[in-house]
Amino acid sequence: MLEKSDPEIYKLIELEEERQSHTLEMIPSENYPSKAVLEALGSILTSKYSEGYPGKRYYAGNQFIDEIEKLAIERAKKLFGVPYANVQPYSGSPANLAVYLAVCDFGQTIMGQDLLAGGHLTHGWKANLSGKLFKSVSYSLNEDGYLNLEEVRDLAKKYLPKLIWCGGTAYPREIPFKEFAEIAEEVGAYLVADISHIAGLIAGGVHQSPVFFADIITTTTHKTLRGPRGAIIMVTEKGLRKDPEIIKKIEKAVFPSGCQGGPHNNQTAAIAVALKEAMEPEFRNYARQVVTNAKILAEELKKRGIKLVSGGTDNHLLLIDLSPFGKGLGIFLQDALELAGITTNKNTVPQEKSSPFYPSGLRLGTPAITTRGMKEEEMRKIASWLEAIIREIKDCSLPEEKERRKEYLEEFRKDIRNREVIYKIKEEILNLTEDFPIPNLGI
Ligand code: DSN
Repeated sequence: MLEKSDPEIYKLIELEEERQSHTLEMIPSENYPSKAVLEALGSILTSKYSEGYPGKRYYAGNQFIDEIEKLAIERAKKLFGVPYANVQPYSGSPANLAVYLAVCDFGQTIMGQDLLAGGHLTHGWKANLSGKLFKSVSYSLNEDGYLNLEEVRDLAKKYLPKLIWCGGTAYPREIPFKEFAEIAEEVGAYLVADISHIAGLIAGGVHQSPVFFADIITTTTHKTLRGPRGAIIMVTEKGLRKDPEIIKKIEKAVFPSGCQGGPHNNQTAAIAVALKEAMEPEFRNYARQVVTNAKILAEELKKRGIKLVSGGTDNHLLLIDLSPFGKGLGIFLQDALELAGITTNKNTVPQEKSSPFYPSGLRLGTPAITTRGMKEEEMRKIASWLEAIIREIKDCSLPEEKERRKEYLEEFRKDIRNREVIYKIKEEILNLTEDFPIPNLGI
């Protein structure tokens, strides 16, 4: 149908499918949802307006949408063991904004992990609305790459935030929810755990849950949880004890006070499908393998003398620290890997000496390649390719003068594209991806 009605878009989707098929997707926040999730996402449910909540909508004709949303809610509550779940947020950033609207007044102090130390934009980064509407205080990492809980406590006592975020986007270690809860209790703050990156690991039983420690939990649904793009806000029993009005406040904050209108019902249905899948025993095996793969990859890289932030990983992601070779090398490695067929992203490292656009590290993870069925043996191969490509870029040096950088990088890309090692690895990756097809491709 699409092929005939809109061949341009059809072709581009096909090309993207081909790109995904023939490369290794190692951005740790990306994953492949099941065909069933995609089916729900592409359904007629997208036609319906349904502002409000099940049983109290602003439009008629919502009897089936209500049932779908109730199923998604019940599944989220069961999977994460919480008394309340709101499945309507369009994605992670609006979900986090709704939490602010529910529990903070503009201008109040909030605290979160520094973006440059693995936190998220919405946890108070100055360029984000959360850093403009609120006075944000950031905590960071120790030199060893682990969270500096002493600093968290000192800052909390000094600034008395209304809300403390824990959880990040580029933190390879277990989040110490209990310690965060103690600090939040000491200063009377709400503790909000943003588990977007690790939701699938928590659901699969391979990362501890914040359910006994946080008051509120937010998560996206498309990362390790392997659902469609979307998000969920949950309230814990602890949160309800702290603030018996919290559910009402969150409902209102999502709609009508927040930044969204009608829920995306096709997305809600797809979230429900993904939550059901995450309750299956097979999902526990998947989550375990994600972590096993990340740990093997970390060990293999370390054996090859490659430095990792915090010396390894407890979860699905790794941060390669290229600073022993020089400043700002992340972009060189990211681009060289992309040419060879491995998709990752450049990332800052603790005590970053360069800038967020030209950082000195690289973030990579195992959720998507594990969905393709890759295991220990493939991780060893990937480690050897990473080592070979790091060798190729380690002597690059980012020009100090900002004006010269663009030109230097263009030259670098032209040069690296033609190196034999890149061709060779690209060929090997093509062969590997043939053996591990993405389970659910095909428009
Ligand atoms: N963009 C997401 C990530 O890559 O971690 C966070 O929002």
